[in-house]
Amino acid sequence: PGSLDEPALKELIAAELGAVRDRSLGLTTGALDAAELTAQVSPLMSPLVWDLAHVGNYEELWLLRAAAGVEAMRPEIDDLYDAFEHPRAERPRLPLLQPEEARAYIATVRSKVLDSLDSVRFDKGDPLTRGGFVYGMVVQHEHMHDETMLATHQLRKGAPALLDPPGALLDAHAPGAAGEVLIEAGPFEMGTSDDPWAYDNERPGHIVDLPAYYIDTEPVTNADYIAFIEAGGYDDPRHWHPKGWEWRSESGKRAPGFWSRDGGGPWLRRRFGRTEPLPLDEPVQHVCWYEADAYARWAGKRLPTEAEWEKAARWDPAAGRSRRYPWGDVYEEGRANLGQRLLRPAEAGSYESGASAYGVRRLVGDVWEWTSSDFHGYPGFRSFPYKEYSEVFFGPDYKVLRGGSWATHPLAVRGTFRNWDYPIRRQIFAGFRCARTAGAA
Ligand code: AVJ
Ligand code: FE
Repeated sequence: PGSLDEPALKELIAAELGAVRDRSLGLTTGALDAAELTAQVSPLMSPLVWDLAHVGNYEELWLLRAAAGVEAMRPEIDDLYDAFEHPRAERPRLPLLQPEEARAYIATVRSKVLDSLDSVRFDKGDPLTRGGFVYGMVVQHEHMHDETMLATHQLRKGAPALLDPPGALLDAHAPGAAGEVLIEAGPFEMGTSDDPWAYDNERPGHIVDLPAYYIDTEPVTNADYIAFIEAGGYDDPRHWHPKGWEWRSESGKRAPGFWSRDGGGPWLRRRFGRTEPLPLDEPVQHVCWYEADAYARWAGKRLPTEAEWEKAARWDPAAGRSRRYPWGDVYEEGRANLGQRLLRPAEAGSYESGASAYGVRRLVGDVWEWTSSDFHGYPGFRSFPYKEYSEVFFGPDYKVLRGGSWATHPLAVRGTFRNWDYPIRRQIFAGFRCARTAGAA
């Protein structure tokens, strides 16, 4: 979006608002009746109809009231869709808009947004609209909720719901590339000060000097993870963070989410309501931070810090600058498994063309990657435009995830993008890769 003039940017925004809405509607119609849309499949998730009206309410707050100065349409429903007023567990008991009402409400918001788009100036001093920032924020927000809704679909019991995948884009497959690369000691630029759609927590760009380390060229696969299970990894407290051992003991978990097997037979997994053989060479997903941490220790490694992840993904040592994506500054289809096209991670060795300058693959797409880092603001952080996006989550409770998953839209992830969740969470499409300090065995 950075290189477009204002009319072209507005055209792009209108098109992207339309595209993301098609997906949101696709995830909330089809095989699902009103009972399904208002049901809660897990206390971790909202009813689908909450997400649907919430994206419209967020759009009303930011694009109609804040950006265009339009009067509130339904001020009385703001409270229902305020994520801070009502935790997910209590949302099904709220007097939510029913599916038809919710669809009508968000459609009305949208038509008013499109009517007002022409008259909102992007070139004023207002940082909210400068470069179309707040429109990018709203487009990304709806994409994030589409990924959340897909996680709700994954947790649903019963017959598979139609998800209508638009089809996979797989590039050249070069298996057998797993290993690790050395990232030499030295500084790199972390974060960004000039990416027009970057969130506050990605800012400002700043120099971080790292000691040398090794990082895996591929995420840890299901086969790798089975080796950890078979070696008794879940039964040896030496591999586990003390709180991880507590989680493992209280939860009774001994395998990633959605895995099962009959007796000693081959591993199976449930994916969107169907049970299928577990593909051994896909990245492992639905593991919590504690499981990722335990695996890494068992393997004689550790999780990368957030800075190590980002240097491996973005730094171009020859050019002496950081890229927006591992492969360059411009998004290109086919270089990463993003956008809910495949509805699963891809096989090891895929997306060779998406490798970073250091030859590290699949940093963007496939699975969110747990890092060892707690979620904090960068030096010079300033909350913008509201502290509930990220600032209120800073602290030791949340771990940072990077890179997006196969369920993340390309507009909602880049090399600087930061996600976060509690270290016990497994419902997100998350896996990990390992690193180790160079010089340490
Ligand atoms: C950035 C994915 C952690 O979904 O909880 C959604 C994003 N913020 N609505 C979330 C978000 C407001 C957030 N994550
Ligand atoms: Fe939200």
